Amino acid sequence: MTGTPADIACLVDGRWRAGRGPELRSINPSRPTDVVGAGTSASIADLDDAVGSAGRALPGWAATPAHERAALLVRAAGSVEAAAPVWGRELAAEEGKTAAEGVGEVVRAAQVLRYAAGEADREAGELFHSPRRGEQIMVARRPIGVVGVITPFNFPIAIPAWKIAPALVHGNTLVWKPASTVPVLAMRLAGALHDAGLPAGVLNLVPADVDAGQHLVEHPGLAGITFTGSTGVGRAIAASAAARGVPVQAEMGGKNPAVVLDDADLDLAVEQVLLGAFRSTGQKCTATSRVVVQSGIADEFLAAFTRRAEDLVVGDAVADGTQMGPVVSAGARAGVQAGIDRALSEGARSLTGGEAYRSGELAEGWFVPPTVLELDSDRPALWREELFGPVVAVRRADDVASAFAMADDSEFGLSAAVFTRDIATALSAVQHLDVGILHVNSETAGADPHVPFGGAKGSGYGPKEQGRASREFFTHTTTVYLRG
Ligand code: UN1
Repeated sequence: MTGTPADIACLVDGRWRAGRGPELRSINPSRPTDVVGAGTSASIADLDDAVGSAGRALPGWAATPAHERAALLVRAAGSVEAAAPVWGRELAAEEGKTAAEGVGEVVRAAQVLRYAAGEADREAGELFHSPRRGEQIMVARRPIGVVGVITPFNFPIAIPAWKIAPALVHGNTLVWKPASTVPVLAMRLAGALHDAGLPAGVLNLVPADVDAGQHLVEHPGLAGITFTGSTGVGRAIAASAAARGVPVQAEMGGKNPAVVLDDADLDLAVEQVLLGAFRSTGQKCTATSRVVVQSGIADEFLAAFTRRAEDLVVGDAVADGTQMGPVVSAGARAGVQAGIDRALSEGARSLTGGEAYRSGELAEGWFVPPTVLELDSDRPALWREELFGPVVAVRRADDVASAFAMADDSEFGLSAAVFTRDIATALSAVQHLDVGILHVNSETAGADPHVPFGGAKGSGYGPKEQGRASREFFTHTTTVYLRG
């Protein structure tokens, strides 16, 4: 996808304007000479303006009827959906997932906007009996205020949508800092909401670098921060916010296992683990990065899985027929390759992949081959550390109990998948795996808009996202003792 680069700008107080910070360029990871967007990032002063304008917009937006707020989200959903074929390709060019996945992600963002709009029609609080005569007790919900939204590169429009949409419908105003690698898609979503009639200052978009991002998370004008990204950054944000008493919702890393048991449907397990591991080039916090396979099925499963991984068509994310694109940046490629090299030096055996591309288009772009490494123990760091790339660590287990124990042996607890034909075994996984999301006979990734999303242990902090769970973060309650 070559063409005129998009102009990167900030949306502050209802106006698009050039940021006063350092230069910002968005690069196509499939062809790093291709510039997707160019301009400047937000400066510290722009961020202060954005927080100020969100603060001024708050009383008016909070007082706007929820149904009007919802109608605006529905209008924006329509334009996001209509633009999906174009924005989906642009997303693929900017982020590196395939165009089909890009289009799917944009459609998903539209669905999320519509789901959140439905909050206006759902109950908005609770009424309790009172032990005292003549009294009832009402629990009302109100917005938390100005919220900082910090989003990652890997879902440049769906993750922002599932933070921004519930925040808006519940009456909050926002300052959004997207990942600096994907400013163009962020502008598309902010633009759709702006064009749908969002009042000035309700949503401010500030593409910014890490220093400016740090200024935002420490800004005294924020009443809450919602973050998706690495566990290290999420915990640092939570610690600094806690010192000021500011609530944080953090959705962080994963090292998600797929447990393939002897009685699994082999073909289904192979296809699903393949999707979980390599879709989006493994750059999902929900990606399958570990496989625990029971010994009776292990040889057959690994032979078939490795063959399918080798057959994946790796190439330009936007090109027809591509099944796996590049990772997002040169730094990401170097980091993933370093993780692979370290695992090999710590005794991992490569079943496929592992060697960097040395020539041609795949060496020029930021591509990493689909890689499957078998480990004999939990010693290699690859078993524990998130790599965020197309790399799967495999271990064998003798029985179901040890398979679950191996799978649960992680500081993360976002998602897990169990492949079995036995429903009792599948259900017992709920007790054995400390995870926020459990898939039975499907891949570890995926998140429907109407159910809670988030993880246990090092994967999550604060209230969950999506579904009705999101209002636990985006609203405060006021308990009203009501006598007539
Ligand atoms: C999905 O699995 O479809 O950053 C969504 C991530 C998650 C979202 C995953 N927050 O990968």
